[in-house]
Amino acid sequence: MPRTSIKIKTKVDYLSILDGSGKVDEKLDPKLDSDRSIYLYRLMLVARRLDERCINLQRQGRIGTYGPCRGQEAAHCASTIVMDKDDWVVHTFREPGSFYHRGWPLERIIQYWGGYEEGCCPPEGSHDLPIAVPIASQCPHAMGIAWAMKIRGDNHAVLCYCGDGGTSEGDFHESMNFAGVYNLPIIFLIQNNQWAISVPRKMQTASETIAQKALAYGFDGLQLDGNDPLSVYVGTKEAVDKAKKGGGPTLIEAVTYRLSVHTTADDPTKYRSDDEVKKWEKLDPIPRYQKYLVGRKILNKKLIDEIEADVQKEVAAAVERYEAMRDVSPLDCFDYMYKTLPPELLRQREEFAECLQREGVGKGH
Ligand SMILES: Cc1ncc(C[n+]2csc(CCOP(=O)(O)OP(=O)(O)O)c2C)c(N)n1
Ligand SMILES: [Mg+2]
Repeated sequence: MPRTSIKIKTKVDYLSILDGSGKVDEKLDPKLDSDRSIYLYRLMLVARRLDERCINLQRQGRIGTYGPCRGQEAAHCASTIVMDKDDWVVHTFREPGSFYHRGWPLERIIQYWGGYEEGCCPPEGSHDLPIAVPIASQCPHAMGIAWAMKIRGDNHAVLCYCGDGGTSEGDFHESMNFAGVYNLPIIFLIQNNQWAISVPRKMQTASETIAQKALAYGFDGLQLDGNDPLSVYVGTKEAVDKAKKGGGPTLIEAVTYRLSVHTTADDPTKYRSDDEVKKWEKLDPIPRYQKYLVGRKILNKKLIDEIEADVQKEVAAAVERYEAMRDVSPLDCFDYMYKTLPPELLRQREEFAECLQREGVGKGH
């Protein structure tokens, strides 16, 4: 037999509806009604304002490290709103808008970053997993939930967030493989924000797109403009509808940008240029969506100001509630692992207690 070639699917679609210059593809525009459009706009604003407050809280020493989502609000807010309450959403740590939409009290998100275990606790009856910081470790869990759905014959789907850096982890590939083999109702949504701390996208993978990785696992990949809430909404909805009809998984690559620091412990000026950030600031999803909604006469100046004031009030109230719950000792961190502390930890606890007392922090008991 001569050498022949095997025909394989080699194409992924790219979706952009509201482009960076504000032009809309009328045919693809989902034309969300006024309530839903305003809801999405407000949700993105909640994520932005919460982000800003958390950075301030960290700088004032009132929470620990914080990982902001600035610039990525469309990628996570416009996808999470597609999911029904009974669907499952599995997060990383850069989706505060999704947590809020899924019913997590804002102060609980702040608690997480403040180091309080309560911040890991999903609201009663929710179908969410808590924040996952170990990169891509959430993917096998999400895949397992989707497998359970399939076995039980539930008509639901799982949305699993992951970062571009996460796509280099074994957990991600094992989950993709399993999801493909068992045709599971799962959507892997990669927030490709161009960086994994200081590792740029081009050093993460030699693939032209992240979306195409789905093809090797036997299902569809879609790349879309992750700073365009309309593209994110339409792309995710298509994938979820398909999953619920038994059409299997989809890998969505939402192309976006982390406009802020990786976390408050990071200094991005060490590894990326101001020009790059400025270029992406012009594509900021919030002003882009605001302009579009003004064009559709869904928003006007008065309403924009009202939403802004309302969101700021809500975030400020959450910070107050968080502060009111802070009256616990940092020494608690020693309390839950061992019944009797080993000598070295006991020594550390005593030293820490002395330090707290000296500095007048917490109760220092
Ligand atoms: C398993 C694991 N290895 C390393 C880290 C340290 N770490 C934290 S965030 C991060 C980069 C993640 O990049 P990406 O997946 O692109 O997500 P992003 O932070 O950009 O949202 C790394 C390596 C970790 N949290 N977990
Ligand atoms: Mg990244």
